[in-house]
Amino acid sequence: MVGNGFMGAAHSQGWRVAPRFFELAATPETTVLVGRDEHRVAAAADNWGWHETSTSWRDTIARDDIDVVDIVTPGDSHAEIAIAALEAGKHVLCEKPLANTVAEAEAMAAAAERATEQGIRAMVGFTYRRVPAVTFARDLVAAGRIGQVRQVRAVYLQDWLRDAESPMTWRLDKTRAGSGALGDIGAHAVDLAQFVTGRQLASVSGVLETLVAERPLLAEGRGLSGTAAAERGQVTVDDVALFTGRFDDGVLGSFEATRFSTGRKNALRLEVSGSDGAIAFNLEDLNSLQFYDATADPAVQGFTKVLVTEPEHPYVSAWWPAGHMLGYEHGFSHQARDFVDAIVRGEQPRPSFADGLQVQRVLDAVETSSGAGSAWTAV
Ligand code: SOE
Repeated sequence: MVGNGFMGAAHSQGWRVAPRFFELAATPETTVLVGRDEHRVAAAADNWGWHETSTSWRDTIARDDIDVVDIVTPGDSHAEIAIAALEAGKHVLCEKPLANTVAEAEAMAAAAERATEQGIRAMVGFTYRRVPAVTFARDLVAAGRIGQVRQVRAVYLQDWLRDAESPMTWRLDKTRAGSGALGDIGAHAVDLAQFVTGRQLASVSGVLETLVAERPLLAEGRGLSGTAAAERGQVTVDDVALFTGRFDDGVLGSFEATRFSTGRKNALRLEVSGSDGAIAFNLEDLNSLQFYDATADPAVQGFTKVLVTEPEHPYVSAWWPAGHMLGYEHGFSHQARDFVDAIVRGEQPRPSFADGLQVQRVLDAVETSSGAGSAWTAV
């Protein structure tokens, strides 16, 4: 695994725990953790259960005993590492968004396509697809339980940038992150809406805005928190992304991504309204799915809170006895399980790099639209 930040911890948990709860087609070994800082990577490896460390991803991907490369670095290094790893014959799991630009994502998808001919697989880490309630929502929509899809609402709301004095992180630097709320969390909303409805966005009209243009530089700490230095730096990404989208079959969707939604910590919400019913999901209440059946007796109609904690639900039977709860980290185990199984069975794991490229094109179209006064822009 390349990268030892917050996502490194989450993915490590997935790799370690998946083989203990699922019957995997092969057992992953957490062999080498790669990071830039020798001491930091050693401490992380010790904590998260990696056997060795390295400060060189190039040396690591050249090793014969490495089969899979997991990339959890900021977006500016995804393309270089992923393409080199695929060319070295390694299966690649890459964090979202796939890249910082459409050009990089295109090169990655092309490399993945070439590698497929050699039986090498690539997948992008839109982990929330693998929250049981989300997979279950997809199954209900695909089975026609809400009838014809009429409208989609997707938001991802966080508030960790609410304080204008909270320091800069790489996520606020366009050269490192590619975009702000749009790519960091809006990409999840786009993937979720497309995955659950089985549709792709064809055009968008959007607006991006930066609410706090300058922040203290980071003195110490990493990730989503740290202490502020006296010097200040320029925020070069969007803080808020708002857009409307039209899916390939004409269905309309509304989208919002912000890290300034005071009081909302991780509200990735999706609502799909259909002719015969509706589903509503909220990551802040991830063990449940709201389901509305418009074909039921009108006297007892209403959104039902279905607890997605039963063995009948996707992924759930591998964990605890019926009725027990799962959390944020379980999606990473499901991701590890599905990726390993696809590799061993010789199947294309989803979301593929081609899926990641398509999301990248949506993000790019939103940015273009915003620069053109919210003009409708083809994806
Ligand atoms: C920060 O906004 C972040 O960690 C995202 O980068 C992740 O993709 C999301 O899972 C949680 O929030």
